[in-house]
Amino acid sequence: MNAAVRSTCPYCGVGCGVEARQTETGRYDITGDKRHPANFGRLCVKGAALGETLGLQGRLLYPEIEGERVEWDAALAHTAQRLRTIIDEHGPQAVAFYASGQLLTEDYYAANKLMKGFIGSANIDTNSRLCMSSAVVGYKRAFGADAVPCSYEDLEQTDLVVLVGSNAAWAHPVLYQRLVQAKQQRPQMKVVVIDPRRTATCDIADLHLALRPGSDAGLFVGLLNYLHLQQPLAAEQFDGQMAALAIASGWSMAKCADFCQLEAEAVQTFWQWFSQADRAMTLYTMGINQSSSGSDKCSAIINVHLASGKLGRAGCGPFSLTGQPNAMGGREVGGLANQLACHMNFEPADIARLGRFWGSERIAETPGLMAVELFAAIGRGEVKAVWIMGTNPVVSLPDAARVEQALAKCPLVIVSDVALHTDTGRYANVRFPVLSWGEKNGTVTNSERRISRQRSFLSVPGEARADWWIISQIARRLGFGEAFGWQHPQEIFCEHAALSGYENDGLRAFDISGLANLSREQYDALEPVRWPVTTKGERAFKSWRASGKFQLVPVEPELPQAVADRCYPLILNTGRIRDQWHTMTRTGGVPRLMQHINMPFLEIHPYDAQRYGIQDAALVRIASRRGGMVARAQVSVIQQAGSVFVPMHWSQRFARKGQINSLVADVCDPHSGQPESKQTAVRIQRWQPAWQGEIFARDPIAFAADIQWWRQASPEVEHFLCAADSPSVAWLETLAAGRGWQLQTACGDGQFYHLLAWREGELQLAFYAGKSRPEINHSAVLAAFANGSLTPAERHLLLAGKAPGAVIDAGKTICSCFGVGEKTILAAIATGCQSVAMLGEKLQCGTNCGSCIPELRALLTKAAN
Ligand SMILES: Nc1nc2c(c(=O)[nH]1)N[C@H]1C(S)=C(S)[C@@H](COP(=O)(O)OP(=O)(O)OC[C@H]3O[C@@H](n4cnc5c(=O)[nH]c(N)nc54)[C@H](O)[C@@H]3O)O[C@H]1N2
Ligand SMILES: Nc1nc2c(c(=O)[nH]1)N[C@H]1C(S)=C(S)[C@@H](COP(=O)(O)OP(=O)(O)OC[C@H]3O[C@@H](n4cnc5c(=O)[nH]c(N)nc54)[C@H](O)[C@@H]3O)O[C@H]1N2
Ligand code: SF4
Ligand SMILES: [Mo]
Repeated sequence: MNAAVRSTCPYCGVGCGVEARQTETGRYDITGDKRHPANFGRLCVKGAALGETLGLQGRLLYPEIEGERVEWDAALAHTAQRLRTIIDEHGPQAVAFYASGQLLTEDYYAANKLMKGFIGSANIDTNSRLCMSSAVVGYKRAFGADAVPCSYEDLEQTDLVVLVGSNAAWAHPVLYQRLVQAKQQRPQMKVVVIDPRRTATCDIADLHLALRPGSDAGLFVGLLNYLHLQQPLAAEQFDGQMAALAIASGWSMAKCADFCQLEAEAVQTFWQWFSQADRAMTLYTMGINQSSSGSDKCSAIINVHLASGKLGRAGCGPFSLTGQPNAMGGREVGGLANQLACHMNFEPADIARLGRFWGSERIAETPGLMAVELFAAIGRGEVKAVWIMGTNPVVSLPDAARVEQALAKCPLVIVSDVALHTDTGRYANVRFPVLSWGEKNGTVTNSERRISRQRSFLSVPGEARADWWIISQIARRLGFGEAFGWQHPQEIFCEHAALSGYENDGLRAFDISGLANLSREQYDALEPVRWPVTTKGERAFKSWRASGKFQLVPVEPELPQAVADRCYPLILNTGRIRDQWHTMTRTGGVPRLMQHINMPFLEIHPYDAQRYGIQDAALVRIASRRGGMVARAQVSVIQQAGSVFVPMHWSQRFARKGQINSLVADVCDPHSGQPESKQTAVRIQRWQPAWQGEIFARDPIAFAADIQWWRQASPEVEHFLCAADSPSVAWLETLAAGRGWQLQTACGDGQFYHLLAWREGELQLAFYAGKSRPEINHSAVLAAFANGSLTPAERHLLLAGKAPGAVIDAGKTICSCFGVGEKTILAAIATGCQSVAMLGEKLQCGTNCGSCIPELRALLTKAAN
């Protein structure tokens, strides 16, 4: 084994430290870094599978103009010249950047500096708009700064943890495991989960409030009133106090229970626990932020912490968990269109200060377009060039069809990405290949404001380059060379750190000026560190408002803009699954990450399932006023009646009609611009296709237009689940004839149809279809693609979809860390394993990252009943 390189996981905002070690075979083992204070060695399954994402298959490796490979020089010159022409003809407002919380701080700083400092427009926004922007508004309104007042350690010192709109068990797994441990050590610590669904996170909940979707503000505004009645606030303790309390006084327990559709006793329990706990933390994420009134919901949460003094002490505070690995870094560099760098705002003093520091007279003076508005402006032709970096907006923005129309019309679309096949990349006029995780080098900041290094340990593949390098090359060609002369990310980091302290004197919360003079060696050796890092030492938490006080924000609870009606009677909720990351460009190709869930599902309550005639595992068409998709029903009491849940991840690359955002409307919060991604009115209808099946092909194939397909992650072959209305398989026979393959088919009475295609004894394609889903042995089929020659008897078995010998199909993977399937687990339960611990002992499942434990428990319960 070679020496380990320490780095940081590129997925969620927990920001776990990892170690990468090359094995004798040349592959990399990724393990948790025991010294990293975010995870102390733990990793979740996504982090643990990082070694499986390092291959170059599916990577974008060369610059392209209009789909043709070109030299870097040509790509850069062409892009800069097109941007220059558009700016000269239409002004700086006609160009825009759309960036990402997955960029490194150095990349992000460079992009923001170029747009806001030199091009002179603030049209740079980021996917954090869809994610954190409501949380930012909440903090800024209350504290006068976007300062997160909590750390992970607080979880070990608190009396009550409230998780609102967070499925941390799946979305922040290592942090969730830390909470599980804290509760084991101090069982008196209470956990409350507030989520319309009974998620895996509820596994450790003392109380689960399955409230009406979108009604959270009622619960917290009522709590403010309750706290004030228990212990009245001193007069004028906070700015805005009178107005906030006046509204809250109208929110009695009965009114809240009615508004949130909860039992009054449950509301009372929650309020009592909160009021009586000496120390409490509220952890909130997308169930709160992604709302047409998300900013107010964040304020309602912060209000109760202020009013009860549960802030600025150990074990206390409103803790917005960041989603992406560098969402926080983006907030530091001012990546959102309504911020300037280093926590500065669009105020004359800040604009002048930035001008002095950057040596520019062109600093943007007014906020730019926020993501949803930005794409609308592209659609109207007002923005004529957009540079998309590190995000896949065709999949992740609401009203996907509109986003596609906008990009199709946009004269200049530039895409910087690591992946060859992305839905957004299809609209690019210019594509820049970028260094991926393991190759790139810089810093990220996690949820608790901890800055950690991502270090490179792989060589540069093809002609990929760092994001910051591409940005500075364009800047030079636009004539801003002096300000973009960096040779190494350390120089950018030091400049950013210096700016954070520039004329700061305690005015701005974000200050890392203590790191401004790091040498390259010191930067390389930088240990994880929480900001602020000043030369004067860490400051206590305080208000950055002009008055010196915190603010209570008056909040009038509102329900979602999406309303169920007779035509669209159900509310669609969207979110994450345990083993996939966003639009799947990196996790979708890893077999072990797709074995847990392999296609979009529709989680639906048994009452609704019966009402719409939908059985478990049936295919369902889902439609909103914007668009439609297909998913497989998962009938479950996890869901409440009246709403359904579908994962956000599937794109056009991974499914035909599997994209959730073709249904979601582009309704946004007026303060933060964050879309209401969690609520959409939909209708559903059972879909009974003529056949369902699976197809494996050695090379890419084109499906007939009426075939619904879902891409699988199988090594070396193209593998799809599929279904169709038309019983005809003529398309397949035409395809085979066109390629000169020999066919071997089997069909039974219209009940099933199997086909194998061979060329010179080598398997080219295998197709299995039936009226219901065929049960086939995947390992056997994959083995047949890998092994050249099969005996006639083996071919015969293969045609039946069976394995030679007894290869056992383990069923859907539950424990991805050790690849333990549902059937194996059920068999172990049947032979006497009665607890999660016993299953772990026998099969190892649940003993690594622990994120499958809620599912193991559910299987145990199911088997016991
Ligand atoms: N496995 C995995 N982990 C991830 C990611 C990933 O793609 N995959 N992405 C990362 C990113 S960028 C983010 S932002 C985070 C997101 O992390 P989370 O916010 O925890 O994840 P989501 O699944 O989007 O939504 C959380 C929960 O909000 C609930 N919810 C919906 N509507 C409401 C409501 O009205 N009120 C309340 N109280 N709850 C509601 C949903 O039922 C869901 O269980 O995850 C990060 N971690
Ligand atoms: N309906 C619905 N929609 C949602 C959400 C939801 O809950 N429901 N959640 C929203 C949230 S919270 C988020 S954060 C977004 C996420 O949505 P996106 O940001 O669109 O999702 P990703 O798949 O992470 O896109 C990242 C892209 O950057 C590429 N990439 C990876 N590393 C690098 C790099 O180093 N440099 C560059 N240049 N490119 C890189 C990847 O290949 C990928 O194409 O989705 C949002 N959309
Ligand atoms: S919890 Fe988040 S940061 Fe940690 S290993 Fe998992 S995905 Fe990576
Ligand atoms: Mo996010």
